[in-house]
Amino acid sequence: YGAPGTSKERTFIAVKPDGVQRNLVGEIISRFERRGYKLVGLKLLVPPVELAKEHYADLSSKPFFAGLVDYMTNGRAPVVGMVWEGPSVIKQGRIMLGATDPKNSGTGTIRGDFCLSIGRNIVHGSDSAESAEKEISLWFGGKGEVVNWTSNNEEWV
Ligand code: RTP
Repeated sequence: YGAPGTSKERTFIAVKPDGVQRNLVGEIISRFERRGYKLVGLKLLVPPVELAKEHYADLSSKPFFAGLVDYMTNGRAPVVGMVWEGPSVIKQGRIMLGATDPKNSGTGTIRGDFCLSIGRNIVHGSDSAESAEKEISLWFGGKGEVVNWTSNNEEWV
């Protein structure tokens, strides 16, 4: 399970606090469901500061890092963390999200349809097989938090 390049490939997708605040959780889940991807992990939480810092460790030297961690963790709204499974879900998930800066996100993508500013870009998606593996274990490390199940869709999508 989770192996890139297989039908069991997995990625970590999160609705950030602004996406939750704007009532876009259902819309975002729906887009992945309709595409044919399978939901195998789902949780609502205000992430601990340490989790957000680890998640964004690559950006720790950036000037916006402190603000980014605060936005993710201050509890004005929670984060919805998800694990989605299916063929090419890491790459396709990023395409469905759209460019990081919504000014460059195409219409039809989640960011291109629902937001305007890079600091409020409503969703996160793993950008590589390595980050998917790291982020899934960081956000869904507990036993049984990611569920293996067979979808009847798999025969038809
Ligand atoms: P994400 O991890 O959230 O999917 O975003 P990404 O890979 O597309 O982009 P990355 O460069 O890793 O940036 C992560 C998040 O940091 C925030 N950001 N703010 N100039 C800014 O204020 C700025 N630049 C980046 C965004 O929330 C971005 O998604």
